[in-house]
Amino acid sequence: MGVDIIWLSPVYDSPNDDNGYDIRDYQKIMDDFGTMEDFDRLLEQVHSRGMKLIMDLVINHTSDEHHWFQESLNNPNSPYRDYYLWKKSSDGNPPNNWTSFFSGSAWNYYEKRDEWALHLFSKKQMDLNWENENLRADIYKMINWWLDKGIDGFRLDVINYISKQQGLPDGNESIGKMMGYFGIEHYFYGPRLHEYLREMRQETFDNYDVFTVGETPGTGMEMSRLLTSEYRKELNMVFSFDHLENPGKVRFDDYRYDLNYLKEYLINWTENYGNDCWMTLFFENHDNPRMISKINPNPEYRNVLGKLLAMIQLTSKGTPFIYQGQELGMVNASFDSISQFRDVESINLYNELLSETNSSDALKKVLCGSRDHARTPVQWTSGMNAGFSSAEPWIRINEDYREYNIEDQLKSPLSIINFYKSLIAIRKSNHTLIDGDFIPVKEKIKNIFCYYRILGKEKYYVELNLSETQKSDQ
Ligand code: ISL
Repeated sequence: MGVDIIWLSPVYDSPNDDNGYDIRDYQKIMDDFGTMEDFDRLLEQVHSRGMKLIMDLVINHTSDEHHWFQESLNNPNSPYRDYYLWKKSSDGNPPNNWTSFFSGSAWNYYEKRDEWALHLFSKKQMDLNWENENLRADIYKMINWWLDKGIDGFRLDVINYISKQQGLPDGNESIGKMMGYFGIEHYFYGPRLHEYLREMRQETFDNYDVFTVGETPGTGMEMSRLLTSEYRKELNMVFSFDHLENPGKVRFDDYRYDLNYLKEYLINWTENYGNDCWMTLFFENHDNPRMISKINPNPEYRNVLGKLLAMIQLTSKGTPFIYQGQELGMVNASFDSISQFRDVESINLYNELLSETNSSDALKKVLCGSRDHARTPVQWTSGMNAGFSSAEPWIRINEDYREYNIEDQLKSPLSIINFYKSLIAIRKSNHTLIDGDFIPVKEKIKNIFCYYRILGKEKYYVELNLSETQKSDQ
């Protein structure tokens, strides 16, 4: 492909309640993926190809099976006693009204301590208490252990959630109803966030030649600027998500995404984010349905949309992150029963919806936004199980693998994968598409997205049609 860096989603030891985002042991590889020797070999082989490897760093929470949590729960004299967010409640109800992103209250009650522990994600993903400096020191030690191995950086999972408002007060009712989550205003940009990020960077990343990209849902441009401005010494880049849905829409809404909004968003960020910040460019990841399906599920537009997205991503200003399958033009999977889903978020949401509606409407809603759409196995060939495995895969393969697979697309000059390859090669062969200014033109014309990339005497002109119909000269 010409890709330089690989980002691995979590491969650490985990009971896999949330696909590895619930870590049991930070310094061990999950059995399903192999051993630490396998990992070391992977790293060496990636480096021997002149490529880099970045890992997922999940430090807002651990699995409830992590020994810190087990000690915190079971041993009153343990040094890990306050490593998590424990709270008493006098009336038998959870200590506050915060809800989990994966349905229901964000609190688990544990008889052993007669206390509640916070989990913003699944019931097995327990939030760490960053106020505790020993916890922070242990986290930095673990990060340095990985950096000493020679990895090239980290993607930091929900890193903007690590600092919670002291006292963990109730979330505002109106905000909660509007967002669908209660309490979020008390932790998505917490009081000590900047301080923690700076401390972490000083204690770890600054001593190595590595880069960081923070996953920061909800931060928007202004806060992202504070997180990534070079002089502030916090993060190198962030993933901000506002462009993945149209304004007023959420992932589980049934609607057609209007690309004119993406155009506005990109123009706004490239013009206003600031010269000492650097953007990430992405349309997909393991938490979102496929972008082509959001824009237009009509198969007639699939290939052209796949290429249009590639063109935007690889000619805009910022660092492109291509999510596996995008290079094939993958679309959403055709799940038709809840038993085919694997994601804890989808399954919990379905069960929650059953208390309000019938099973077919519940399924319909889950299908709109399920993270499983993007988690189906990589389609290598048109052979058995898409060449992914000779065993039955853990989740259904997208049925289109006979037409959409890597082997066949590589053979076809006009395929999406070859389009990506050409664009990446062009981008890498000169600096204009990387460092050049981004100058939008004709920005007022609906359905047309045109811009220049200019560096010195070199100039690229990109002209994109965002509509379903052909455009004549305008
Ligand atoms: O799916 C979401 C909630 O409905 C998103 O907000 C998502 O959970 C959020 O972007 C955080 O994602 C990251 O942390 C989660 C994990 O499940 C995701 O896979 C990960 O990318 C908890 O670790």
